[in-house]
Amino acid sequence: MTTGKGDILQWPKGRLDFSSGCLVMGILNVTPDSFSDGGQFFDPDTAVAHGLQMAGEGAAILDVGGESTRPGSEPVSAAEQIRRVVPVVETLTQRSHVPISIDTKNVQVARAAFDAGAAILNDVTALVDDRMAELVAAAEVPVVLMHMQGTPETMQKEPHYSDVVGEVLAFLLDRARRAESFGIPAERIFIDPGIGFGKTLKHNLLLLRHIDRFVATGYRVLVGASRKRFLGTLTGRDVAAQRIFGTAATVALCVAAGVSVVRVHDVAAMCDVVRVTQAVVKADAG
Ligand code: HH2
Repeated sequence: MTTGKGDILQWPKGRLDFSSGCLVMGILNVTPDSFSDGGQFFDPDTAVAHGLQMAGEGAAILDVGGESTRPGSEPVSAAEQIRRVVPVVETLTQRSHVPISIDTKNVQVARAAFDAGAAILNDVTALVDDRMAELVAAAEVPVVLMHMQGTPETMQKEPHYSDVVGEVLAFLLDRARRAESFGIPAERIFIDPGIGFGKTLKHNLLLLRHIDRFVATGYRVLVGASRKRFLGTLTGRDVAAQRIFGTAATVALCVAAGVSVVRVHDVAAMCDVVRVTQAVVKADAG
């Protein structure tokens, strides 16, 4: 299958250059309760400063979110998410050229963020809301479609699959085609297996082991394994911020498999990991 994806992704509000390979998306959680950095960037000025720092460190996209989706988290109202993210998106858009993505499943929040300058939608429900698909098509922005089994409140209770890779892949292909039926071009669609979203350790490992099958669909692939709990399980590191080397291992594997974007907290370190892995991958070329 081909999606006509090339090295350059250009749309009315932004441009991403994939000619060097994988790009880094920096995570900016404007939340009091995110699993690894909750409360750290809740103040708008601190959030903006952190966003600008990540842009300076090499982030090609800044992913701003006002609602934690960690296991067990509860939904945050649209009004509260808007209050958290809009000032941050507005200021970052004025002060940086890096495209901002808005991490939300709520159509009102997405609309407010686009009006404030956000240029990409990151939807952990893969456009389950038709109004969101219509909004993305009308706004002519790229979209990340993520797989999740269950909801954040319940997803880690008893995740079950008979073939996790096949089922997640089939779901994402179905959602991507549905997005296309709303008029969203294939080249603007990113698919994401949703590491940690309704998955056991084994499920996460299988998805990473076979991430090349997602790349082979022709859609661009985004992976967000940064600091997640399964890395703590494997390394014995309970403190999320100490899972940086575990994260690095996943980033290197993703780059080697042809993933287009890695979503991470530790931008400077992961840019180094991407650069070195990419250089090895391309060593035979030219
Ligand atoms: N993971 C998180 C949030 N959003 N979006 C995509 N596309 N893929 C992911 O893997 C993903 C995501 C969870 O990480 P984080 O934002 O650090 O934590 P929290 O949800 O607690 O804010």
